[in-house]
Amino acid sequence: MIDNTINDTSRIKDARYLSKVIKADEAAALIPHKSQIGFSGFVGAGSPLYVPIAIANRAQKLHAAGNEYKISIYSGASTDVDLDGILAKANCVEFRTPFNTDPSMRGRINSGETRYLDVHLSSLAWQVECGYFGDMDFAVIEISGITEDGKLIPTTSVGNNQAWLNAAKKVILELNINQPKELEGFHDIYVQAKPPFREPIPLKTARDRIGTPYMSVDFDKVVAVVLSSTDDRLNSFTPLDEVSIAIGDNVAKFFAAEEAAGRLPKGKLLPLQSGIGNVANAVLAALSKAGYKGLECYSEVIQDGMLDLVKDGTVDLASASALSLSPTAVEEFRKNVDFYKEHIILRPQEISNSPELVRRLGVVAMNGMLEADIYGNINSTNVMGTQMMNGIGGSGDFARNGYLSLFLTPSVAKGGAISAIVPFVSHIDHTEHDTMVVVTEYGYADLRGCSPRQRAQKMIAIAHPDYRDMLQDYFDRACAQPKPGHTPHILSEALSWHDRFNKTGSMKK
Ligand code: 0RQ
Repeated sequence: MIDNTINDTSRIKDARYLSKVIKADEAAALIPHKSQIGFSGFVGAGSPLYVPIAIANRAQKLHAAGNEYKISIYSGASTDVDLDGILAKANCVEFRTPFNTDPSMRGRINSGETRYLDVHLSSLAWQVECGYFGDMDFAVIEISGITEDGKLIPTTSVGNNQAWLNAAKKVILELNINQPKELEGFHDIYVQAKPPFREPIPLKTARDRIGTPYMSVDFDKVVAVVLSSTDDRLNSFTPLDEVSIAIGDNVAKFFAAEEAAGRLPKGKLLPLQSGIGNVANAVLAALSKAGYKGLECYSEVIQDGMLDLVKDGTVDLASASALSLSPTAVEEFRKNVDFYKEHIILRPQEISNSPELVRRLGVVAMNGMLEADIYGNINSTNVMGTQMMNGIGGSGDFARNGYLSLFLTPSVAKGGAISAIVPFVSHIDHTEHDTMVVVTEYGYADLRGCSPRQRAQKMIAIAHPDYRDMLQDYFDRACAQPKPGHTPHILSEALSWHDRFNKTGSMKK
């Protein structure tokens, strides 16, 4: 809901900007049909929420009058129901990238009405900057204040904000007076030059600050400042269940074995990346239970689980691109914001997800997935090979380059009708070459150093018991063919489990 009565301009310390303050619907009216827009927002945090509502209202009016009105949306990652959701419902999104979790937008993507580009989160900013998608017409960026010298204070995410401010021809700032003033100082904005002038990123540890706490913008490009007062409205996590607790415990067991083998520093591990969702949350809880203290995280998003770990000292430093918190965690964060400022750094996603840094820092990558096959290929994005779930997000940035790369999943989905371990994945996001360890509630399959046939046996051992015999039978028959080859498959059957699910509602025979 847009509140047009907000008139508190006290956070605009640079008086030049006062003349640019207008209402959300006036700002939306500046955005023509076919505009390409870079919005702030990363895993629901730091999205502008007034201007998108005003754009959706305008689109509906124009559509009702028989006019065309469509825009293209570039973001950091997923946004909010009042950005992706409301614009999808207004059917005014021609193109969307790079990550979405909103059900209405997902519907438009899967019906083919909205073109979706699923791209690594570390890659989008430089691809836009290098002109791969044409001009960016507008940047619509949430901020929490403007300093005396015209610098912008970011809110709960950094994402691609600075890149959009640089690339866009015109800029709309949405100043959210409800975001805590104390957010000033959390961020570390560092911008890379384009090739051939790009230099090594001067970050040596997860805790280094290499940029400035503020974003910058060319004042002449700013066409509007819209005052808003909104919350990041993120869902609370479901309480940990038996399955996710078992997955978390298996990850902790794997780490203990790696420490014992001298492959991870004892008690300290290496910088951790943790993906999104309930399973990732459970893994973090398991690390706290295992007694770790003073860990570092080099990740892309800080969710409730990581905030808990910062609070109890399990994590001493968490570097990411967004603070994506449930309402309860937001309350805790606001109460102790000065404490968290000492332990949290928010960076542009080109830096938080930089493949070069992930490799150099030795990040331990832990990501969720939809399904894996017996050889270790991973599908993170397309349900039954066709229906887009969310997108690859940052999982590829971390999985390919991590010192260790773990994929985590419950062994079954949809009440047991779907096995997460299948003969052949129906879509590949991460290939067998990048997958090191797969974890379910039944254990972990350490695939490092294994040939495809060895991998298959390890993967079958962590599948749900209801599916183990079926997988073993498939693998045995594949190996018994006249020319089984290096990676044995029965091609006519490889995707039969998915086909059966589509026809009968279950992968079981
Ligand atoms: O749907 O709730 O409707 O039943 O997928 O599954 O088990 O709760 O797992 O929350 O970890 O999400 C891959 C989507 C997993 C996520 C994915 C259904 C299942 C449920 C969620 P319901 P779970 P999670 C950092 C890294 C890509 C981006 C990424 C993801 C829902 O981890 O988006 O890693 N990853 N980014 O029922 C059909 C299967 C299924 C299935 C699960 N095999 N077939 N449906 N589900 N397995 C963050 C960013 O990049 C921003």
